[in-house]
Amino acid sequence: MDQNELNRLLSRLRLGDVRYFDSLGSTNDEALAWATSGARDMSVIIADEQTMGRGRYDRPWFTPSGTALAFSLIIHPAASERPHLSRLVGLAALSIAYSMQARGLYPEIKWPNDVLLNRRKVAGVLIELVWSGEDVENIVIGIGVNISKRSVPSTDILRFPATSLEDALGQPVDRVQVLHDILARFITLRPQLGTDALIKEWEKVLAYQGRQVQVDMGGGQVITGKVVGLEPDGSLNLRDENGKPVTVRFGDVRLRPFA
Ligand code: BT5
Repeated sequence: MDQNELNRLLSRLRLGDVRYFDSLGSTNDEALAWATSGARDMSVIIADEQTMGRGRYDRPWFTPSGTALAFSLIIHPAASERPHLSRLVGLAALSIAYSMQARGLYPEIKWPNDVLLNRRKVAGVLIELVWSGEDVENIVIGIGVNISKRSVPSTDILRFPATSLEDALGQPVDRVQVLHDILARFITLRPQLGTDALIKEWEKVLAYQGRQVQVDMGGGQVITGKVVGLEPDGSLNLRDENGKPVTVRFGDVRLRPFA
């Protein structure tokens, strides 16, 4: 990754400090350690390659060198943001989605944390919290975006079909510019964290609206229903087969297969 270009573009944004690594286990691990040793709000850690990139529930996230964006953003939540922290995953996913819309694409957010292009996963978000007693002191927002075809893992490790930005656009993409665009949008959207508008914007790009889905909550628990939208806290609203509203707070969404 061109570090001069990185410094030039990111210096235009109101960020904390920026650290770049050619290779890391996981930018989230590095950011969690940095967050507890004095990192400023909006500090960013970027790695060209991750050797132990993580998804949710400790699933692997694949980031081969020279192919993808992998970065983590450190947030010190303001008092006014604290009641709305569950919406941060939507804020991050929307920032990614907007950066893709600006390139003429039609991204969707597969609740809660996946960004899809052409119904395939192109990016994922992993939010981790650092607690101090009862309070959340820091939040680490990890973002992985597949840029070139080589970033897309082989199908045997995938839980869901994947794609890359270059695949969708059919032309080369400047990773550093994508990083800049996502961060710029995050900065613009952040003041809206507590607003109804954020939830409305998130719903506009929510995948599978009106479709029957299954939400796998782990431990064999699967909920089936039609997607109707989001709760104010960012939970997913479904309507089950009897028309009863069901709210889902965590899990993996997939389209319900036809019997
Ligand atoms: C996610 O988890 O989608 C969150 C991914 C967050 C990655 C970023 S990169 C920077 C930061 N540092 C980290 O260590 N992590 C964050 P989840 O929804 O649980 O999806 C994980 C699943 O996605 C895996 O089980 C694989 O099946 C699949 N997967 C792995 N690598 C992928 C890739 N490059 N593209 C698409 N799917 C992938």
